[in-house]
Amino acid sequence: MADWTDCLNFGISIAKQASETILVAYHQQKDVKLKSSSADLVTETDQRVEAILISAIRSKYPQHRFIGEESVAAGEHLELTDCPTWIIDPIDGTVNFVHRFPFVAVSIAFTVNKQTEFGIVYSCVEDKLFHAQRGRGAFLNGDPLRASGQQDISRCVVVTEIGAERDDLALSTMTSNIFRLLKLPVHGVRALGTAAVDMCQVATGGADAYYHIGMHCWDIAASAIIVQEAGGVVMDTDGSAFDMMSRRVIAASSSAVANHIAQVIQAFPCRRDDKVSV
Ligand code: LIP
Repeated sequence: MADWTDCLNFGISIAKQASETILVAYHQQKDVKLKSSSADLVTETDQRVEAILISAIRSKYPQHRFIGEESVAAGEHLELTDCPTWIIDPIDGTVNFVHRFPFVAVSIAFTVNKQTEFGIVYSCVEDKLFHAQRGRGAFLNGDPLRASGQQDISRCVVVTEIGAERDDLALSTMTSNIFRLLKLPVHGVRALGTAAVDMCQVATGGADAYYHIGMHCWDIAASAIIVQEAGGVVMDTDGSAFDMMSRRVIAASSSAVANHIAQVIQAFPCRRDDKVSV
């Protein structure tokens, strides 16, 4: 079996370099543009950091392929193949970055034969580096991570996201999901504004579940393996196997909690990330 540890170590080094660029820009005036909605923002820093990351990887691994949030936004075709592929969100939590709300992450996942070999989530302002390699555990700044193992939904802190959608169906579905969970009841519902860091809270045991409808593969590809390697469960909101392109995910401390959330929440229609627009 191939060993991708050198790629992982290179990924960690460029995530740290990207963080330095992000933190300088974090404190500066930003030029903000809109993407899919008034809440889906992009800055020149998002685009510059993604270009720096891809350029550094391409120089070292010229045969590797990429799926980058801002490259796709600029029209690049999104296709996950069997080739070694880097799935990159240069700034996960761009709204937070613009507002200096201190949860902003670089998210980098690496797949081979469509299987995630490692994931890196670097929460820059917190200086928290989450990473995991398939079969070798999950870590926060080098210390091992373990999910809570909680089995009882009524004893859970659940993390979700408000998302960038602002149409009535998405908003009513999202708010009714939170209402139903609170009425179970659960101990609490939280949202940090970055799917990657949200999901990593499940790996730390600080949260017991995370769910989201509408996010993209680059938001959660890295944090999914971090949760899995921390002993958590990751699946689709319909209870089927996790599919990073479906734009639906549940990550949880146990199958019992994941399945209970799948029974309670509803999804709104989202076009798959890998579905070619007609
Ligand atoms: C963000 C996600 C977050 C979601 C936001 C946005 P971005 O990604 O991480 O969970 O609520 O709407 O999609 O755009 O900051 O990379």
